[in-house]
Amino acid sequence: MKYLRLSFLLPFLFNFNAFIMAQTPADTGLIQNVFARQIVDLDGRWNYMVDPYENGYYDYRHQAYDQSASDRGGFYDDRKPSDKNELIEYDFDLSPTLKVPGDWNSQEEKLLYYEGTVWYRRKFDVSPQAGKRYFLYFGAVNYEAHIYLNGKKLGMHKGGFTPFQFEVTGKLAAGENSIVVKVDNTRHADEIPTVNTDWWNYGGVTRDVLLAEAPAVFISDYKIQLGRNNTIEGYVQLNGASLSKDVTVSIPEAGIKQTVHTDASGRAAISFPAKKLTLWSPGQPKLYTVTIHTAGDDVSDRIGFRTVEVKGRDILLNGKPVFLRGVSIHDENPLIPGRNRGEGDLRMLLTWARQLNCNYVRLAHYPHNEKMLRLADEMGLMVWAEVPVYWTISWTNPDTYRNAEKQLTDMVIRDKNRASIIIWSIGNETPVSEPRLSFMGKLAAKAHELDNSRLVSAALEVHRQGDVAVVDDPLGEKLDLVSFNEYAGWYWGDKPSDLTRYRFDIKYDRPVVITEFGGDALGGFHADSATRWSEEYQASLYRYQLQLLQTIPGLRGMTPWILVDFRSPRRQHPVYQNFWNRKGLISETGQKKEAFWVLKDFYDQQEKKYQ
Ligand code: GCB
Repeated sequence: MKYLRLSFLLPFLFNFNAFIMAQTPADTGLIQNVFARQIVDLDGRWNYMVDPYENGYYDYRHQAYDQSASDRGGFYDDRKPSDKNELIEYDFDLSPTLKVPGDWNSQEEKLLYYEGTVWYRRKFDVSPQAGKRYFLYFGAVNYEAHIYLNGKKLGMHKGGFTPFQFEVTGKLAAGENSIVVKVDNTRHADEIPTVNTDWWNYGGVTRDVLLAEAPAVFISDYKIQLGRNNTIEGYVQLNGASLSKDVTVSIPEAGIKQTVHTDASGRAAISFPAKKLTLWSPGQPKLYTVTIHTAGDDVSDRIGFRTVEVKGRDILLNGKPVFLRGVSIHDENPLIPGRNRGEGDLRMLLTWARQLNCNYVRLAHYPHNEKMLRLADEMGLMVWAEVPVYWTISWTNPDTYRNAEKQLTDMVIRDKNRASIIIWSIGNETPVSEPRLSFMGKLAAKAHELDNSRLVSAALEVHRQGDVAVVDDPLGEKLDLVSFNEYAGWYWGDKPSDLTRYRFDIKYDRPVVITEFGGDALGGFHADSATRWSEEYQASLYRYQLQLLQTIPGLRGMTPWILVDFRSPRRQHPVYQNFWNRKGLISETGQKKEAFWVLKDFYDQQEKKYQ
């Protein structure tokens, strides 16, 4: 990460930015690998105001304040009284602060259950340089964000887990600037996700905020991945004016250097021999430094090269069958407890997964932090990445579909260079119906279109006919794997020791990767294995589930639910839950439950089988 020098840069001498703006497209798309740019890190403490009635947005007739009118009232103006008589009923400077990145629920007790609007304000100094372009980048804000710079609205964004940016070239003041963000995490039926989820609706500016600097013409996007015929494939995309240029892609350690020429839109396809690369795998998570150069701009990234494909009932990683020894993970640190705030939190979760002998994780149920994927690359964990198309979405609303497709697209755009990601998931436990099939079918096609070098799947459900668990969801036709959640021994079926009387009837002859099974146990509560909520019950459920699942001939992996206990408003038992979903293999204090060791034993055996 490179930092802009704030104080030494020359202030504007003339309005060069207006000149640049006139020649550049308004929509720049997301900057690939934004952390590699010159940045001003805007993380830290932001002043905030809780605004349940949206008083800072609407007047007393509930009309949105008019930004151009003289009697301005919007909090985005970030005003102070100009004399002792002036009435202004807010003051950011005197308001308390929240840490960014971070949700508000975990930082302030009175906000634990709050869903609504909170205003954030951050002041920063910068000296914009002539000839440079500036982008205000948000890693994620949950859910609806309205962004203002120096009182002027830059735009809004919906979706709590994907990044967005605004070009602010020509809009930054030399010296002090004020960013105000109105964040609203109210749940709505037509949004993605919808009103009903089994996770905490953490609100706020939950991921990094930064101001990135780029030259007038810069490398805004690239995909550099290993294709199927030992070729390095993808594209580079330039952004700015006069876009037809030479671009050189080098992987010095592998002796690779290739130059391509971009077309008038700034794009060039990449396809050249990979030569002899050490391929990325969980056993050897080799990453290469890849540099991309064009006149006036350079960017470098750490990229792993590997292939993934399905052959019959096998998943092949670099041509060899693998068994996905996984676990599901939420983007939450139980020790805070709240959304993960930094690399330490993320590393803790993946280290726990490693201790379980995982080679794979399911990052449920929405895109996780970009840094999580970079860590998975580095630590050698394959990844299932998902969008929050969860349960009962508004299947017939075209805006809802557009929103889902946008979130999927932004996730793929952001993470397409991560070797760790082998599967894009388009959703979880969506109930079978015609409108849903049409919605999900389009989303599956979109995922394949966006990225044909990975597998596409979704967590489906089983339905039961007597002792048979049937998987015949017609969406399965459009997916590369058979994946389903199956809660025998917890939500249905008898006690764990009776589970082996069930069998599966799976319509699709593809690799089967179970996306969920499990049951709740309160860490430290011990009883016999027939007593619900006890560690013994959960451990026994795992033992019998593992026996049951091994009867599936195409079983090639699993991500039991879930690595760690997590907060959920749906879990209200006053003794055993207290707003925690207790299906974690690790308790909310970080203590490993008995089932952790049952699963680890199984994974140790699988590792030997698949060597
Ligand atoms: C599921 C959901 C997951 C829940 C879990 C549970 O099927 O996919 O989000 O948390 O079950 O604990 O019931």
